[in-house]
Amino acid sequence: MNETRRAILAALSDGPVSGPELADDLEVSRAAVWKHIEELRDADFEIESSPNGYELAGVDAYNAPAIEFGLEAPFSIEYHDTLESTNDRARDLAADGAVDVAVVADEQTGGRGRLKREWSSPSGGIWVSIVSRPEITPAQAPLYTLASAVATATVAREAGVDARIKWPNDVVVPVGDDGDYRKLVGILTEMEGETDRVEWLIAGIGVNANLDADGLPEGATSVRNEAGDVDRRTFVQRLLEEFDRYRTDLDAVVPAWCDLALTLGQRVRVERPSGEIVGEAVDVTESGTLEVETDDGRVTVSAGDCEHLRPI
Ligand code: BT5
Repeated sequence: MNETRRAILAALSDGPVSGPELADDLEVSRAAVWKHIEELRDADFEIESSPNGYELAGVDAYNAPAIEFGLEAPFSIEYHDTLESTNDRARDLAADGAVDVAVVADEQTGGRGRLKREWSSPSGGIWVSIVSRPEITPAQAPLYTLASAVATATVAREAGVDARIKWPNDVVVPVGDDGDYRKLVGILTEMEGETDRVEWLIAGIGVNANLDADGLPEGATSVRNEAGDVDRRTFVQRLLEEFDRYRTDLDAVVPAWCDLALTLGQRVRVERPSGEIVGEAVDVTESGTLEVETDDGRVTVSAGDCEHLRPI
């Protein structure tokens, strides 16, 4: 956001301020202040005029200036009403050298899951892709995926949803006590780098927010269905803040993940590129891999589709 507009918003959020006062404080003309106020109103900031001056009555908008305003994490926001895929756009930005940008869309027309699966992304959800340039090795990249899941589950819980994590990166809501669940969030991590260095990493996070689960694929749920609609601006801000907190403290990721995990202690079937295994999920290692106790001994799984099985 333009620095002057940011400064105006900061001043208005502390109470009414007159146009001349703003002009003096920011060393711009009164006409410029008026123009900035009109532009902020156009971006859906509710700015009231009273005899005491301008006052910020609320921020109802879901767009880049609104998400950036009050955000306590070092990301700039690129917002689109509609995009094919926020991950695709983030990849383009990453290839151009972008860092710490979050691409947000109200709707995706070609949202992607893992392995080229489709991700249903109608208007009303939260579809966001975060570009980072972390100083980590590719072997540590799974920690970023776990961090995305922890951040999202934490914020969904703040919104009143009983969100838990299914290894490695689905945020789900448990149904009953047998490990059954409905999917609330999908995460797609993509990266580019060399064997010893990550060039960029994109955490693509899709939250079924203000959507009816009936209109989503079978097995899905939404924040609306579980706890009622949320303010998507606040949700995205908190999500970015939590993501930033964990990416800057990678040691905290696995313990936080374990606290939220639905998978640990479950009987699971994991489909890996090298074949399927069945057993009890017993642990997650420091690097984010899953330990499964099978009839043939303990197996460490770094990637695959994990299904919870009913206990025997
Ligand atoms: C995922 O894939 O769960 C990762 C989804 C990542 C989506 C985000 S949105 C922002 C960013 N931009 C993108 O283009 N993608 C990311 P996977 O584990 O492969 O799960 C995909 C499967 O989940 C599909 O085959 C469906 O069965 C199911 N599914 C599709 N849309 C869903 C939804 N909205 N809610 C719950 N399940 C869904």
